[in-house]
Amino acid sequence: MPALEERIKSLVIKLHEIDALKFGDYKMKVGINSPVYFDLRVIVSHPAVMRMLAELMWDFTKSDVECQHICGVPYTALPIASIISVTANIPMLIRRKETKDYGTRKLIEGKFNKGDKCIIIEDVVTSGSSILETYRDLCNEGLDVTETIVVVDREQGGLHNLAKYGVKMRSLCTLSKIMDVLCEAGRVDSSTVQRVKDYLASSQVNLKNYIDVGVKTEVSSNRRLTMNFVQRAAEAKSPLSSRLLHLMSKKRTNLCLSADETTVKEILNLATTLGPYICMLKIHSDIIEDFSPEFTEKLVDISNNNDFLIMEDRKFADIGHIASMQYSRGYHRISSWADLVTVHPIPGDGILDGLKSAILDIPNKPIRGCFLVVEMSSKGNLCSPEYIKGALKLVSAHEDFVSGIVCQSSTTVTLPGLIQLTPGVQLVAGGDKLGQQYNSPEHVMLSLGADVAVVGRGITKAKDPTQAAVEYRDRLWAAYEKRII
Ligand code: S5P
Repeated sequence: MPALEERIKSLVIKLHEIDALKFGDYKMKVGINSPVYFDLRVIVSHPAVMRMLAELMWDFTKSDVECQHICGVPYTALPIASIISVTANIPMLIRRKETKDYGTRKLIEGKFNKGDKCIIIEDVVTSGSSILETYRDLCNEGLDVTETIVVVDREQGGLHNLAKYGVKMRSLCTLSKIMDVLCEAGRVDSSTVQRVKDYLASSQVNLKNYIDVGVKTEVSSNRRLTMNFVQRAAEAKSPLSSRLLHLMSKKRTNLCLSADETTVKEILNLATTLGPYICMLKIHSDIIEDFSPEFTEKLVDISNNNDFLIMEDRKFADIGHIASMQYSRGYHRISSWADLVTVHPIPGDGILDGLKSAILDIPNKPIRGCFLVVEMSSKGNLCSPEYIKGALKLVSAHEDFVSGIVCQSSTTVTLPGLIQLTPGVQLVAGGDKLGQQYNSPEHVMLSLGADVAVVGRGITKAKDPTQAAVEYRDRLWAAYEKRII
């Protein structure tokens, strides 16, 4: 077989022949126009080139690699990775690109163990952002990503950007080398070579939108995610948001226990034993069979002794007039004992006015706050991006009362003074039989942007709820510390 170098030259010419490599004026994903464009997707229509490329990639890689898995960056590199997997008999992993609205929310398909070594295969690298996304998800699942092998390095900063995050990358060929090969073969003229050279000199891509948080995560320019809780308390407009941020920082816990039990005894028992580990205890008072005013008095005492807040997860959703009575009247008299409540923004502004008016009637005017439920954790929920956007508009007129947002995405909450509460958390990703979807503590903190994570059955149904609460508290707090700078 010819030397690697000769095979690379033949491949470059083939790629040019099948139009996987074109010259002109192309708009790129990173926003700079390019005189050269790679479209390696076309190789699926040329099986012989696909095999040539995959075999070459593996021969280039194999002498210097140790891995239990190969993962192709979606989508172009998937067929290449598949062929390598079959040729080299190395199991493949697939990273899902979509993170929402499917069964288990599993991000990585394929069987693996934590600590397994994995290499990433990519077709073309420009800034390195797609590779970083794949790298982040593999790391978050506990895989040890040893390096990335790419077909073409466009030499626009990808290698440097990846190195900044500790990601090793090797490329089969660079754009400069491709230009040399094509020029030598008489397939491009010297003015095209010069245009590409000039372009490379003026179009280095710097990834500002990534920060190093140990397990890498994209945090864009969202200050909330990198500030610590005390710094954020200074920007909080709602007194309860400020109190919760300080409380979390002092107690070093951002765990909210969802005590979804149906008897007073079980809830008080959980509050007493797990109180030291949590920042908030959340209940649904309407599922408690023996609810009484004495219960709430005892719960408030336990919360004072253990320094946590009480949230009634009532999810109010009626017109302001009714919501105000549901909050302060009836059997539960929620406003008299719950520091925080959850509210659906669906009725519009009036529901917040209604709830706030009810607080004015409580003797001593206690500090109260609410969390707007803008996006749910359940499969198939109807919270569209338009709904979320509209719901968030309610915040500015009620900054004193809205302490935070219940949601599932790191980009929803940007104001540092607002707190993101994210339910659907268990030690491993998965779901229940009724549509609930779970993500790991690290994933909700580092990828979904949670500040407070809500854990219910993951703790209450554990063999040893205390041990489980300690594990959730420690993992959530460690992830928070990795995130802040
Ligand atoms: O989107 C949501 C919002 C909430 S508040 N998804 C949720 O699961 N919740 C609540 O979090 C839900 O009502 C329940 O009390 C808790 C999740 O419990 P788990 O047992 O599934 O952890």
